[in-house]
Amino acid sequence: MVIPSARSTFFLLISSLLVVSSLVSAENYNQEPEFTVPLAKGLSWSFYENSCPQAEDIVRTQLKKVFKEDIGQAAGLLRLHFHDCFVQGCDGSVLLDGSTSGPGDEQDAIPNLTLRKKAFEIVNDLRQRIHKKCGRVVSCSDIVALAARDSVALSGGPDYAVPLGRKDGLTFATPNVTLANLPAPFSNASTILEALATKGFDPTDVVALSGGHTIGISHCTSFTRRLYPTQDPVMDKTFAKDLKEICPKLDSNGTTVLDIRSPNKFDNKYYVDLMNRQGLFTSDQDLYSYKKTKDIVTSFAVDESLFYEKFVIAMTKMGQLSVLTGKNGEIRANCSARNSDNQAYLASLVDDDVESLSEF
Ligand code: HEM
Ligand SMILES: *[C@@H]1O[C@H](CO)[C@@H](O)[C@H](O)[C@H]1NC(C)=O
Ligand SMILES: *[C@@H]1O[C@H](CO)[C@@H](O)[C@H](O)[C@H]1NC(C)=O
Ligand SMILES: *[C@@H]1O[C@H](CO)[C@@H](O)[C@H](O)[C@H]1NC(C)=O
Ligand SMILES: *[C@@H]1O[C@H](CO)[C@@H](O)[C@H](O)[C@H]1NC(C)=O
Ligand SMILES: CC(=O)N[C@H]1CO[C@H](CO)[C@@H](O)[C@@H]1O
Repeated sequence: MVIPSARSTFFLLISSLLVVSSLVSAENYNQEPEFTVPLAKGLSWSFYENSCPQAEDIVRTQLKKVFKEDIGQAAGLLRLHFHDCFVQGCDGSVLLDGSTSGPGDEQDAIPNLTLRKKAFEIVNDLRQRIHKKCGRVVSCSDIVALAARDSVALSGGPDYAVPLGRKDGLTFATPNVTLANLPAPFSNASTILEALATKGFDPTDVVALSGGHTIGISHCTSFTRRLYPTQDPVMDKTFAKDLKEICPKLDSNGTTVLDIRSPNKFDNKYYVDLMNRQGLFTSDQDLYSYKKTKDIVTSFAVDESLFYEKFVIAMTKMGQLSVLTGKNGEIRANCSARNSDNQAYLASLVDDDVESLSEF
């Protein structure tokens, strides 16, 4: 894990030694990593170096404050990035508000029911802070990617560079498209592997990405069919008994943690849970039953740094799924609305026109 203050000092040293140009005031988290995941066309490790060098600092500083109040928000933000990327690519379309005139939106599709409202607010707040400093140059989809990275890092997980330069999408994903792209928690491992292979993920990626469940919570309805009417024989008996107390019925509305050993820490205990038959979803637990993934689970359970290494690779892949770059897409002035649906934005354009006209 990187201690930002130590890093700042390091960068101050380096910049004063090299005396590259003028002031290097912002921290730069985005050192090109040693591993090689091919970069999608239009993304780069230093995309905002000139246009908004403070962007990463603003996100990290603000999220430190947010997580100090409620570390649970880290899980909400990590999941938001996953849902954004899996449904029509990392284009911020998951953020679009249903009140806009689109044909439907990703938030309204059933698997999104449990995305935390607060995660959307945090992203919009970050967007406002960044745009205040730099102007409208940083996309909402990049902010979500950075927020997910910081959620992992500030929960004790690996810190890693994020390729930047995504643009925000103009189209909504229909509920059907959303449902088709987000795997269900009651899927078995072979179904999950097959679904994720179509997006370019290998079994190691799948097991590593599922490790995102080392933080956060779930509603009863996501796993109660493992308890009722008959108990999943794979599930540890004591674990099942405890879950039945939290969720006495198939449709109970309680919640429980995803990783019983260390619910708020981004560590490898999720894999230890699986080896003890204490995985919450079928999609988790079956990774330890299925022959193609069992050994990968064990390898992560015994070697946390191996998990971190593979997680970062898989996240870097995920963060580049069908990205819009260059002239495609836009940079939203409000993460919840396309610019063409954003009355405040349109009004500001009119003001600008009036001003530029009055200059002549
Ligand atoms: C592999 C297929 C996956 C399935 C089937 C799945 C399913 C789920 C479900 C059902 C929930 C609980 C929703 C609820 O009832 O509240 C959940 C929560 C969560 N998922 Fe996944 N997920 C998957 C992959 C991922 C990935 C790739 C990540 C990130 C790397 C991720 C991160 C999270 C987090 C952090 C939470 C907790 C959210 C919170 O506390 O608000 N999941 N997931
Ligand atoms: C969505 O899926 C449902 C059932 O799976 C189907 O009846 C409906 O026609 C689909 N809608 C669209 C717009 O594809
Ligand atoms: C996994 O689930 C699918 C769909 O329900 C089913 O067809 C398949 O037989 C299952 N595979 C295993 C190995 O259980
Ligand atoms: C749902 O939760 C609320 C408390 O938040 C409780 O009062 C209510 O009885 C619960 N409903 C069901 C169906 O469990
Ligand atoms: C952003 O857009 C949403 C959806 O249209 C709207 O409800 C909200 O008020 C907007 N926020 C701002 C600050 O304009
Ligand atoms: C927060 C949110 O957008 N919830 C929606 C999730 O999906 C259901 C079913 O489509 C809607 O009724 C919710 O409003």
